[in-house]
Amino acid sequence: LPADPPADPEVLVIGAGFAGLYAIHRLRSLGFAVHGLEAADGVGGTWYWNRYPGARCDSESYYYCYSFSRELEQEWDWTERYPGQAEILAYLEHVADRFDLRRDISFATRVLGARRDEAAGRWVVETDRGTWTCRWLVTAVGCLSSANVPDIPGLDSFAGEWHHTGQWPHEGVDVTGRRVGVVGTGSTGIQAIPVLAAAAGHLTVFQRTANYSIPARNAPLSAAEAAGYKDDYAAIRAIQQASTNGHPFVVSDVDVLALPDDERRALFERAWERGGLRFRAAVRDVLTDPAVNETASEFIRSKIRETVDDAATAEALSPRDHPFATKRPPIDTDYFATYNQENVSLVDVRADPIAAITPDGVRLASGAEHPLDVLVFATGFDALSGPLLRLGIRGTGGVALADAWAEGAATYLGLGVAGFPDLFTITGPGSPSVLTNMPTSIEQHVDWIADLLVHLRAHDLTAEPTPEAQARWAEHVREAADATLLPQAASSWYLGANVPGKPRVFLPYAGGFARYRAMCDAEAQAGYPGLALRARQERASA
Ligand code: NA7
Repeated sequence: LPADPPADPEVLVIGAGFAGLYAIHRLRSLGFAVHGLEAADGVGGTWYWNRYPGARCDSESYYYCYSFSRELEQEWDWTERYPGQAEILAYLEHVADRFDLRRDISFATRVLGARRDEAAGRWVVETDRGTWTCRWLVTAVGCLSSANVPDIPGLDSFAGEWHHTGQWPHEGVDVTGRRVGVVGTGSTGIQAIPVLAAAAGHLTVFQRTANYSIPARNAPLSAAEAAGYKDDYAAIRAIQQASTNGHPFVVSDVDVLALPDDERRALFERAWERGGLRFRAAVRDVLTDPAVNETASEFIRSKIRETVDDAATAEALSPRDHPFATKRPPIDTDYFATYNQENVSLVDVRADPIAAITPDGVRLASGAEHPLDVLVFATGFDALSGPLLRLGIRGTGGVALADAWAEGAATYLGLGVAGFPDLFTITGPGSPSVLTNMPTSIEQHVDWIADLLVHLRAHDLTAEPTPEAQARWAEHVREAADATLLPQAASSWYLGANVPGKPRVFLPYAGGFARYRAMCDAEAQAGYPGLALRARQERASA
């Protein structure tokens, strides 16, 4: 049952994943009366919902975790190089207990709307379990939490069972011996496909865009490795803070174009052996220099050809329409080799799109039928803006966030929106968020917001981005993306291109975590020039 919420907390935090849990902890420790609202019946956010087979983090466990508590870092033992969903969920449950956070969270409580009460200078938050007001509203709703289920005619008529990976049944889905279809070959599909293929009678993969994927090289974490990381945390955290992506890897300074072919190949082979996101760190300029990128892209295609027995299948699996890492690069365990199994087939739905779902399965435009018992949508999310828009937020003058963002999401620093006073968005659109190791960005965001709230409390102020600062930031976000190859992936969710009708705006900030952090720090040190700070009384009577 939900905790009894205080009648009028100072701060309401929406969401109890990595971001919400830390926000509650941090704000409470600064003396704020804070309360969390969580739609699920437990903590975990992304890791509560994404229970699909093979769900695992692409960041390595020793740094996909909080850094705010030295004791927590030392006492928690990760068991594998990459943490699986269940282990991350157990970690977040441990954090909730260790810092006694549950007493300040109402679970099974879904936010239905939030409107600004200008006279009172407060937010009125409506949920399916009652209405609260608060002075500050902090969203911790994640970037990849609003499921994107394609609107395919006939889905309702399907006689089998279908699931989106981000809303996977807690009891699991038994696919043993059954005919399973997977739509989508992003990070999620690429994790799920080998695991489903191991049990399914037949697995059909419906691929629209072939993807580059790097072997994860997951393995149990040895006691020596785990102890080494624990000893090294100060250095590890320092590298993360100074990095572009929040990962503790130092990017190679070797110019791969200057190397003879055999040495370049050897460099890529070593990086391939290290696996995971470390592959990218082995190649300087991969996201800025098309020639460098092509050497990496072609190396990965050569690995696909080496791995996949059937030449036509290998070619269909080889990405040609976008450079490596311009869409979020997946990492995998035996993904390409899975296509060598007799019970696995690949269907190119760019050449022959899905036309309809029938009671029996999937029908393509050509009329080809694929009978299925289970259909899995690994079709991703309405990323970054989606989770915020579905909260139904209305700011000053009753303006809906959906209207304010009709031309695309716009924020200042990713953490506030002009016209929405005292609303703060952890890892919002325009923040580095999904281009970084999320806990690193989350801690930075929460700390920055917490410092701001201390300032607002001390001086009895309200805060919202100025339209000018927001417009400058939007321009900077665009420039940062344009300085890279990232906008070249036309179908990427970074651009909103995966959701029909969504405005095309490059959503995350691509200028790098360290640079972003420095800009946030400068904003605070200068007394928040990008924010309109108003006396509360003035505002309330204005
Ligand atoms: P992604 O990366 O958005 O991948 C979704 C996949 O589903 C991708 O291959 C899409 O093809 C495909 N898709 C989406 N809609 C359709 C339709 N209508 N028909 C066919 N195929 C479709 O989501 P993930 O869940 O894999 O990963 C999200 C992030 O979570 C990941 O990047 C990590 O940061 C963690 P497309 O490429 O759009 O042609």
